[in-house]
Amino acid sequence: MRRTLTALATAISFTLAATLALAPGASASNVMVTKAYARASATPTAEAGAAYVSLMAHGEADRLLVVSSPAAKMAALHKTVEEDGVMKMEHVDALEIPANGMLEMKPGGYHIMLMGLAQPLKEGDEIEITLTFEKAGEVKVKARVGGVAAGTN
Ligand SMILES: [Cu+2]
Repeated sequence: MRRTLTALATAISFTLAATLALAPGASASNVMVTKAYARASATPTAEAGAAYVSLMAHGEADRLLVVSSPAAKMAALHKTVEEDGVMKMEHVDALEIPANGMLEMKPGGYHIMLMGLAQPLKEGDEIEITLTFEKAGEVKVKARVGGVAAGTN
């Protein structure tokens, strides 16, 4: 009897999971986050840092709208652009991940700007980043802190 109940409970939870996964607009994410990393702070007094993620959309397109991290007071989407030979950073409102496509953040391009670091980023540490997508909702990732020039090789 006990076995039957367990089997039944398992069957119900499977059905529930399947239903949730198929529900329209469910937060079961179509977006896969890979290669999440941050750069170590170059100085112990650094107040800003950068983190990078690669985003893959399995299916329809999505947009990354908001980023945040407990490692910093504020986080924002930035793009590095070159203007008259000078590197500048621009604020980006949203990042589009094309349907069945990929968007790769990297040094010199799109990045997650961390402002007001709680403490300098140390190589080997891990920070949490929350990404909020238009369709996929909130996705939390752990980003490993690499060297000060991580991502350029
Ligand atoms: Cu920036």
